[in-house]
Amino acid sequence: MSPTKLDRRDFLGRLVGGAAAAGLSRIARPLMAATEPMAALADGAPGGCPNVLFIVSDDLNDWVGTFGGHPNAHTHNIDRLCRGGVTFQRAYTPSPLCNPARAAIMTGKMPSTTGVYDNRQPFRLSPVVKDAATLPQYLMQQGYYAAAGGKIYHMKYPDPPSWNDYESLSMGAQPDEDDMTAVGKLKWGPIDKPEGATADAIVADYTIRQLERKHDQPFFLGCGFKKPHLPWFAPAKYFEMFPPDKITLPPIKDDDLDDVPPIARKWAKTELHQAVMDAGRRPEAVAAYLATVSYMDAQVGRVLDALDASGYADNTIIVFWGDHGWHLGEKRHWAKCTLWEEAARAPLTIVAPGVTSPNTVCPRTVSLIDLYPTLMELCGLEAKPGLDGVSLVPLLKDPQRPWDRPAVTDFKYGNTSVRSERWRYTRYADGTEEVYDHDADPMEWTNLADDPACAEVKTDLARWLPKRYAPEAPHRYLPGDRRP
Ligand SMILES: [Ca+2]
Ligand SMILES: [Ca+2]
Repeated sequence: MSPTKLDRRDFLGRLVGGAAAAGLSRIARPLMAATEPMAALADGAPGGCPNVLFIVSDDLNDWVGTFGGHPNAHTHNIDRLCRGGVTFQRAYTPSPLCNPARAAIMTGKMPSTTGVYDNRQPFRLSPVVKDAATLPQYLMQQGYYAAAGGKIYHMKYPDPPSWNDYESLSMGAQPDEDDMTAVGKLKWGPIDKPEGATADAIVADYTIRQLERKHDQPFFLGCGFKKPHLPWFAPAKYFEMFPPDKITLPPIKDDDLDDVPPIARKWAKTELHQAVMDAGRRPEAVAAYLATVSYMDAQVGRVLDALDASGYADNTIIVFWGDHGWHLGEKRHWAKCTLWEEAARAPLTIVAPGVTSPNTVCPRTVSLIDLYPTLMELCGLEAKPGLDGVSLVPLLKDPQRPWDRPAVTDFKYGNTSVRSERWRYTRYADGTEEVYDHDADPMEWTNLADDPACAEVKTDLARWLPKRYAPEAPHRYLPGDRRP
């Protein structure tokens, strides 16, 4: 069978149909009321404050069964997690790159607020957040125990003040170079080492050990997986699940970049795309990404099993998210770092016992910047002033309720995209624009920025652009870093 093409709308159609039917019975016991004073927490209040299991995947796009981005995705563990709560069908990253995304999510402040736009900017060097309490740090101040393994922040800036205990990401077993296929910076292949010796299995081990412990305080437990970040390697059994000749390839429009502004065209890695196509290796590369996602999914499953066995499940909020999306050829691009849907969309599911109903889907536009205020409310803390996001608790309780907030994504100084349920509006630093109508054009093939019929949409969504962009936070180059 030759690879088949499928429209993104077909992918998403599966999602809406699949998740609707579930029973609506609530699970577990109610969380502490939002107004209850936190002083009760350290004293071990009856019922206890909820724990938080915060699971992150690196460079994971929507190629996850429940998120419907790819019909061949095989992720039964993440799907199982999603069945427990609310899956956000339109969640977006604050920034389509590791460090700015994670700095924003963990401090609750957008790149345009902090000036942290790139990977070489430790957020503690930003004058805006140098003394900020990060999400786990703030919970620690309120009596929580905060621990994490793996990649929660950008790898080079793990931020010790955020944790009572932290285990940095082990390199884990590495593949033999001879087993790897390479096209430019893309590298993939099976690894001939025990799965237990690989990095994400080690991260899961740490998380499991934490779940097996007796905790006297409520805990915030970060579990930061490194895959499917490049290079795409995993034990051979995961590659065997995805024979390249049976893989569906997302559609690509060859002249897609003809109608996008020069800044966007410059960001697209078209030479890499051409190299992949010339080598005839796109099916293999897509299969390798899917294999790596399934490997990461298996580690999620081990953590979920440990939570189920721990006795903490009834009082533990689970948040599952990916830091941003990834293009695999769409818009002739192979990477993150664009303001298009493939890079801006991020997986997000929240399971909050007593608050969320199982197997529900929320179609509203939300941002990962909303996680900080959302968890504050779920953990019974008062709203923290000065955060850029808003609590999603109203949507967790009623995922279909009206919501007038679009999702905003910044990338590099002066560039921002605003996504409503129907539209994407992007303005680049030089004033050039893109507008896409997702009802008619889910692959964002036709830029409508010059269409007079879209003037009103542009005006409406432009209200959500940053009023000003914070100056670039200081850069710090470590040995091995590439300078611009
Ligand atoms: Ca990333
Ligand atoms: Ca186009």
